[in-house]
Amino acid sequence: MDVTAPPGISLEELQLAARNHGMPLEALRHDITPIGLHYLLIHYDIPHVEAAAWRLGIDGRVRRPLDLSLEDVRARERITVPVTFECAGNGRARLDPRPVSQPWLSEAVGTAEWTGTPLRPLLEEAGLEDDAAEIVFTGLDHGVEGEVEQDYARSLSVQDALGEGLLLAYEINGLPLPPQHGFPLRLVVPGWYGMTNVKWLQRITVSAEPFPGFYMVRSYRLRQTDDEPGEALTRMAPRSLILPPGFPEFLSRERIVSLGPSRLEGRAWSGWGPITAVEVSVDGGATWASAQLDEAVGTHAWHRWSFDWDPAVPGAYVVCSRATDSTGRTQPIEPPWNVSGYANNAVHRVVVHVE
Ligand SMILES: Nc1nc2c(c(=O)[nH]1)N[C@H]1C(S)=C(S)[C@@H](COP(=O)(O)O)O[C@H]1N2
Ligand SMILES: [Mo]
Repeated sequence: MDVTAPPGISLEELQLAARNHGMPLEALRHDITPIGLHYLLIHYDIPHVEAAAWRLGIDGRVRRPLDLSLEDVRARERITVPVTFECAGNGRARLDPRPVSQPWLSEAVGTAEWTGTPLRPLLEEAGLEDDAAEIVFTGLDHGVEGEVEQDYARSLSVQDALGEGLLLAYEINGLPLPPQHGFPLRLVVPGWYGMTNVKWLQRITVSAEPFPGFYMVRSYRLRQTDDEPGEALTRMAPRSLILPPGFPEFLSRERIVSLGPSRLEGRAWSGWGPITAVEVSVDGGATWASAQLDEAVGTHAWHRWSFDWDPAVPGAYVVCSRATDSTGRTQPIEPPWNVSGYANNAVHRVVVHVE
């Protein structure tokens, strides 16, 4: 794992990229991403689940272990929350040297309306023991990564798991979860990078010890070398993307726009707090001007931004956008490198030919 490769995508990387598609950036137009346009990231195979046979176990350091059917889950309190998801590896393929894994460019993002039941009341009903420290969420998907055979599993501290907005979701955009998004039930943790939202949930285990699973201790950590422990990834760094203006050239995806007034627009989000500013550059990041920022689509979902542009002369322009959130976090011009290629939130650049 975590090997880096010279330029040129290998067939193995292409194999991953063909399974795990991004959101076509023209879908930035939608407040809520239509289901088939939302990005996908699936480490192993999509499990085949019979709804009638499926159960969710809640066990470990609890007073009253629970064993729930899908009907039991659906009969509980129901909420719908728009949430922006982004894969922690978004931007990985733009790093140099390039870490070998799913080679995302910029499009591992989407915003869906998730419907399900809040997590906290379920944990309260199970009754956490006094020594409860972590909650482990385990999926039904099974495979090998980093030479470790495992079920996909991630944990949260009790404090994070009891936070506001977390839910066990059985619907996306008003429809039952399709197989690829975690049928019949997935965890949704607003504001955190995508790996936290465990799909095909089979078990919630309360533990007195920190969970030593692969996706906690080996993966999803910011490291400069392979042998340092590094820092665990949690919330999404601020990021903005540009809705590609005009029309594309097939292969390069460079854009062609007519001379005259036009409007640039896009989306911006952060897992740390609301976006407070978006700036636009049309000269590759040399100079910046403020964009107009709309209200967020929801407390945990992206904002739309727009910028009126009236280029004086035809030519090639490099359009960039940069978001800043309420904590002062912003986007760097150059991507921050790390071993596994996570959290690359460098400014988005689009080449636009004004003709
Ligand atoms: N069980 C399970 N859950 C998972 C994954 C997985 O491979 N298995 N991938 C994670 C990662 S890395 C991301 S980015 C999100 C992607 O969610 P989506 O495919 O519904 O967009 O799911 C997360 N949940
Ligand atoms: Mo991811």
